Amino acid sequence: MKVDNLDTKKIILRKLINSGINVSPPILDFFLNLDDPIKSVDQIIKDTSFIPNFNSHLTKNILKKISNTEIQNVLKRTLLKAKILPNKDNLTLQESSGIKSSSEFNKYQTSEKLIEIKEITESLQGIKNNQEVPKIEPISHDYSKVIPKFIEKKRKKTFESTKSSLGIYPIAKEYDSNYEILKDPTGKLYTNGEYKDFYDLTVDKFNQLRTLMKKRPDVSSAHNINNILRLSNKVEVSVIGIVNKIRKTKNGNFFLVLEDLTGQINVLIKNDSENRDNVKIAERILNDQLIYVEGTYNPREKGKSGIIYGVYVAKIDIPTDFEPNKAPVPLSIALISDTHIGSREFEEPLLKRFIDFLNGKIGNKNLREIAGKIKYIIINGDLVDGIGVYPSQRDDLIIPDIYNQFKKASELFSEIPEYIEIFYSPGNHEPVRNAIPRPSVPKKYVEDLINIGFKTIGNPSIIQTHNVNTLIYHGDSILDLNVLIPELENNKPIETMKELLRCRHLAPTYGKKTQIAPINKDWLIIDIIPEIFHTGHVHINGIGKYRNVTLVNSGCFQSQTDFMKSFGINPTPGIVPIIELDTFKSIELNLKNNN
Ligand code: D5M
Ligand code: FE
Ligand code: ZN
Repeated sequence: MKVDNLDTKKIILRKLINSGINVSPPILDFFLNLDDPIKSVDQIIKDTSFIPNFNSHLTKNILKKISNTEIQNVLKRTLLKAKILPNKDNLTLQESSGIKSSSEFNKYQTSEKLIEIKEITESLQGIKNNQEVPKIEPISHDYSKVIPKFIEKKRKKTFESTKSSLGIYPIAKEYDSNYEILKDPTGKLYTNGEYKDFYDLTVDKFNQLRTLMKKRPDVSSAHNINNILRLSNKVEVSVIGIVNKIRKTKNGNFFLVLEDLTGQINVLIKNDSENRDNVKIAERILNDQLIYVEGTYNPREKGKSGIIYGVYVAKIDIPTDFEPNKAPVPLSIALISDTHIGSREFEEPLLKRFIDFLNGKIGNKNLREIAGKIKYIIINGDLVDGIGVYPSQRDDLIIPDIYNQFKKASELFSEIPEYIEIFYSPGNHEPVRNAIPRPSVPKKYVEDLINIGFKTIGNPSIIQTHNVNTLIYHGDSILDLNVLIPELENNKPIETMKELLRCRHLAPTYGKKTQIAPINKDWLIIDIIPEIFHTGHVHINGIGKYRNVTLVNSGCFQSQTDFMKSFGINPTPGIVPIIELDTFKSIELNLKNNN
């Protein structure tokens, strides 16, 4: 390995890792033959975000699609002919499916190049020579996945080593954790900041939602809008479209403009007392949502545009027979959010009481048994209050430094028993971008938390624990829906969550307070129906069910700020929902009670 190339290789590798792109050693060498390798890598990162089906492996075939003459010339010339054998092209350190098993790695261990790349990766991860060399973990933007296994969790050994004072032994300690991160946008958020990104996002949203809609048993087929517009007779039609406009007419009917990839069409849904179901759905239709309409098409006549008189309207919804997967083990998950550490209003005594509860120090035998079953905790955003999140927030902060806020968080959470897995996903107060989807909080802020075993993930994400999927979404759009749909209100976040499930989208309308990032893929679609749907943000707790999906809004650990007062939000701090993964029985632990 040429020493003078090492730094360039490191920079290139780091750039690719940060963009979630995997690279094989010959391709890495290929860059060194370019005039300005680093600039070329930047261009490739940018260009690959526009290549359909790019699955994060940078192969020769992908390079062929990059529109840069130098890259194409070098590709044609020497190097790859000699070095990139056809099948080796796909050899990478990370398989897209996740961790490369050690046996898979052994297959390639003789490759000098791989060892070289491994050395660079290790030096990027700060691994010292004299330490035990860990198994190669996948290279990922998600820091929780690259952290070497041998970094010991420095959490206190409490409840787990001693029985609680009532002699309860935590059953969760007996079971190995079993989790998989099924969905996490971290490292996969490609944007060019151009108008086209919004277009791509809308097309992807439409295609994904239409596929889901077609799974409804009553939606067998739908006509393309341009085909309907060509009709010259009255005909029964059905259409799947995104709502471009909706308004109530003076007679109380609903007039809509629906759009698909072929055109736009007018639709009228009558406010018909005989069809209350239609009216109920129509009253909650917002712009940008995807719906299905059946009705009679009346073609254009006497200068009037053609229109569908709808007789049936549906949102995608959750199938009525949805059966949740249950865990085969008697373990539970506790869901929290919005601790707002650093805020003057952070209710530290309540959080400490929760941690005492987890350590089996609170309540009667029953409560301590409930505590002992908790194997997983999810923190769904606003762990810290952050800085500069809203005007004059500085006055509300008792810890005005973001790093000190995280330090305080790690001090508090280090008291949680070591056998409990903690997943941490960012909200709108974390130091990541405000637009959703959000990547996980950058490593520089969360090193201490990772050292105590936190797994950092993006928002939204899906975590599977023992077959049970939990959809984790901070809840930014809940307030938008509560403003737009008269029946919904902040005090009942569960009702709003049901509406998100019906739309199968986490932010089903644009243009309100929720910022949505323009990227090529819509991460906000609820394609996998979760067993548990967890939100926060509203600061008002709630728990409920919708068609066998368990719904939780995890409230907060912060009392009312002047900012919230100005919006009429009355928070409910210190109520923690806990769900049994094997039965979906839930309890709300009220830490304000003297139990
Ligand atoms: O949100 C704290 C609470 O304040 C939560 O109930 C949402 C509400 N909130 C936050 N921002 C706004 C705006 N702009 N309008 C209305 N209500 C709002 P947090 O995310 O913790 O700051
Ligand atoms: Fe919050
Ligand atoms: Zn929030």
